[in-house]
This record gives sequence, structure tokens and C-alpha cells, in this order.
Amino acid sequence: MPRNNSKTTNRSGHVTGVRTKPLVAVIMGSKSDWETMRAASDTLKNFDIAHESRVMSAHRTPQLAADFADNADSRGLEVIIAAAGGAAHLAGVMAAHTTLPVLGVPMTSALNGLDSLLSTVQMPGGIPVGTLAIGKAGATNAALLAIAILANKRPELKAKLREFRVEQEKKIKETTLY
Ligand code: C2R
Repeated sequence: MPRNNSKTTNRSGHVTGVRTKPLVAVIMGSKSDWETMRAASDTLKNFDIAHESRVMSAHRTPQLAADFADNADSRGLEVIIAAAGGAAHLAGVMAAHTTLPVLGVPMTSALNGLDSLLSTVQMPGGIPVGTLAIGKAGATNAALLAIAILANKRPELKAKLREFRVEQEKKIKETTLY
């Protein structure tokens, strides 16, 4: 697919990047997860990673979720980030339908996200889901981990990731509390 420098918007109307061919998919079980998952999208945007953000559910739209994961590899996606809360089966179902790396982000829930965490992380041996922290930290780190995966074959991205760490360290060292 040709490079396209015009901004693209997804079905929810969110600007998703400056290329049409996404490398990372940020999938969430409900639009109510977006407030948290925006952190993943923003982090990917900061690294200029073409990505798409979409709502689909292993429970409520099972066929769509299965088809999405089945076709992800052939569409050129390299990493799937899947966020869900409560009985969080989305990341596991994604992982069952693709050999692409799937990063699961447990959403906060009626049980403070513990149910989401356990149902995302406790996969049976053979179908891995790389599970991040509950909530916004997990959303940010899922994006950073996706970038680290992409960076293995993209030296310029690895350099950006190192630069990010240096900046982060600098900011913390410069922090004053009064
Ligand atoms: P609503 O706010 O739409 O009622 O959703 C969503 O991720 C959300 O956190 C409540 C929660 O249900 C979750 N959900 C799942 C799945 N689909 C939706 N856990 C799934 O397929 O695992």
C-alpha cells in the first residue's frame, strides 16, 4: 500500500496516524475503555507509529473479533494491543486467532481490575498474551512494548526509544518538590 501522508480517522472519529497502513492495532472491548486506552494511542502517535484504534468484543461481536485477528497479519499489522475489563477474554481470543504478538491491557472494573488482570494474564500454555499493568500505566507500557518489538528491525525507532528513556531520566533528575 502506498505511503499516504494525510491524517486518517477511524470509525470512532479518532485521528489514528499519518499513514494508511497500520503497524499496530489498539483494540478495546468497549468505547468506555477509550479514556484509558487513549494513552496507548497517544504514545504510539508520539513515536509516529501508524496505528488504528477500534472497538470490538469477543463477547458482543465475536465474529468481527475473530475475523480481525485472522486477517491482521496479512493486513501488515505487526502487534495487537487488546484491552478489556471484567471477564476480559478479548486479548486471549485475539491471540487464539493470530501468531502476531498480542499485548493485553486489563481495564479497571467493578473489582478494581483484578478480574480483568487475571482473565487476561492466566492464559493456558500454548497461546501467549503479554499482559501489562491494569489501567493507564498498562496502556502506555503496551504501546512502548509494541514500539520495542517494532524497533528490533527498525534501528531509527530503537534510537528514538533510547532518546525517550534519556529524556524521561532527565525529567526525573530535574524534578524539584518545592
Ligand atoms: P461497557 O462499558 O460497554 O458495558 O463494557 C469492556 O472492555 C469494558 O471494560 C464494560 C467492559 O466490558 C468489557 N468487555 C470485555 C469484552 N468485551 C467487552 N471484557 C471481551 O470480549 O472480553
